[in-house]
Amino acid sequence: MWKNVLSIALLFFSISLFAQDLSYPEEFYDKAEYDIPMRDGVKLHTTVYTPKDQSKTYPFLMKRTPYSSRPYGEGQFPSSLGPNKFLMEDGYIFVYQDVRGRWSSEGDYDNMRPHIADKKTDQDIDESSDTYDTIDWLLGNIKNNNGKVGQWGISYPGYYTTAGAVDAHPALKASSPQAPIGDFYFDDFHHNGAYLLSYWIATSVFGYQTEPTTKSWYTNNIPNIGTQDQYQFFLDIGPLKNLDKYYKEDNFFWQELKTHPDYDEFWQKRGIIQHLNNVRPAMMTVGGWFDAEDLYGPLTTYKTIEKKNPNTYNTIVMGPWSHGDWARDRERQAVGNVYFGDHISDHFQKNIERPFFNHFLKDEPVGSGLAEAYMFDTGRNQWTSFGNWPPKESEKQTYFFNEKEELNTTSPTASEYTEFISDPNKPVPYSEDIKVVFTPRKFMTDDQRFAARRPDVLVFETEVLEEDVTLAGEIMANLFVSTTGTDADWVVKLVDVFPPDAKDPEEMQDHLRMSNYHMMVRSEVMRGRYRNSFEKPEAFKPNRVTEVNFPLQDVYHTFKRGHKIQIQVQSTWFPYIDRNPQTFVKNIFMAEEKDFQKQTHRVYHSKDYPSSVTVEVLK
Ligand code: PG9
Repeated sequence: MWKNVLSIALLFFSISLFAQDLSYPEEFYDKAEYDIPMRDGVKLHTTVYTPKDQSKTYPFLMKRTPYSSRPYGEGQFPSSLGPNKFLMEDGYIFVYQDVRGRWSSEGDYDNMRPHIADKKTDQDIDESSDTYDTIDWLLGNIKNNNGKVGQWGISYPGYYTTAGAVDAHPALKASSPQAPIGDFYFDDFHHNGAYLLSYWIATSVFGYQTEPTTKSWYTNNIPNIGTQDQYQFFLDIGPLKNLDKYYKEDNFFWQELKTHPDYDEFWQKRGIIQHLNNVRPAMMTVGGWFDAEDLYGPLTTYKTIEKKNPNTYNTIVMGPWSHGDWARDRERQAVGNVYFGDHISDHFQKNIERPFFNHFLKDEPVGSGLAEAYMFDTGRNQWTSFGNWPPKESEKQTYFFNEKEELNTTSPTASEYTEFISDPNKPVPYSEDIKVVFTPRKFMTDDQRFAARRPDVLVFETEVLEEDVTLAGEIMANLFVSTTGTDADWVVKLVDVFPPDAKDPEEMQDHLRMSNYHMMVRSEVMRGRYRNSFEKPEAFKPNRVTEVNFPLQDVYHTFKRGHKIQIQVQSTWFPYIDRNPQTFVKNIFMAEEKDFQKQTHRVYHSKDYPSSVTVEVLK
């Protein structure tokens, strides 16, 4: 008798021991891989994870990605499935697909493949049609589905999610583009026409065609630049054309970047923003206030869907996150040196993302309800639910620059300007912490004292605030400038200056203190040649006062009593963006060494030329 009990106990012990080695997906899901034919015959490699419990039906939750649907192969499971662990445990049929032309899928890759609004033939394919065809196939070939599909994705997968929601399959009921790319001319590779030189290494990932493969191909195309000092490397390289020695003709994306410096038809047809009509699924766009890669994308995606699809359920969530933080499980949420609170991503996943999908795909109630705009105040470190974004409660307020380097609400009367020497061979670093990265992320809350103390960075700031000032909404920079040259970049930074007694969070970098910390809250560049048109660049007339107006991306940030609001203006931001030669040339990618000239720039703050920023203050 005891022998039997012992052997059963040993059996259970060994099973539980074995089970402990299994990841949750491996223990509770079955895996299958398919090559799904699209309408033009190209097959897309798709991995499907189905709950082992087949006693009920499940909706699909799908991610389409250029970053691989791995692990490939029978018995190979990821450590987790889906957007978060709560949804994995709730039970869904999770689908991962290599997009056309990437990894194990057939076809040619095309960055931000142009959407074809009125498709005529089976050869008129785009990411919307590939999503439609994939959903149609899944519904007819995967057992135990409940006929409903959700889609999510972060960054490039976020773009594929947005694309799938346009002219969507009727079964696509819920879509969450997260940090979605909206347009490569305003997200990622460019900001308002300035090329993000800091993305140069990432160009290797998106520039090569490959046959279907489960093996990484791009890692052997990432140039070894032989140094970790990215600032010095790019400064020593000089004009962008000298980078050709690293990327040859076979890197098609590098060739496209070089030959399309302006916002021409090549880029215009690759933006998804202009196609956000006929968006039917329930939408929850997610982004991070300190996302260095895709901030234009989520904000513009939400606002455009709101404007063009008034009857569509359309919401936005913006948290204190850098790129993709909301999908990570970390106790303390911080970006660089700035701490925002504990379990913020966990709260979003459990109380916002999970109810969103379970409501629209499983008909579950949404509990405390999902907001139109669930936004995190990055100054007070708290969430607010708004009925609109930007909030109707916000009122526009203009802050003017003046000759005393002040920022205040009264328009200047003196006839003044502040001038500085802008030297492309001594560009303002974008951070004190520059090393070789795939793309810069941390710097979005970095201390800006190093810049404020440079002669080629202008600083305008308020008095110490006697009460909290909450900026909630859009920001517009209105500059009156001149240059002795014929081209110039204009960078505007919104900075929160902390009081002398501010306390250090544990994330504080050792060489810094939070006392008098100049926290970057928002920053943006306008390549001056595009001030009137991104399609048709215009030179500056030397020494002619010229208006340069451009939006910075939205913020929701309380500048607390005892802090100061500061604006910094500069003309180089290196190597986050490439250097402007400050001599007007047709294509900066082809500029010669001789074109790069030191120039004297002026920012006017006078009665006739009152440079300013206009913000939206929450009353
Ligand atoms: N949007 C991000 C990215 C795209 C292309 C190059 C580098 C970064 C992302 O997909 O992560």
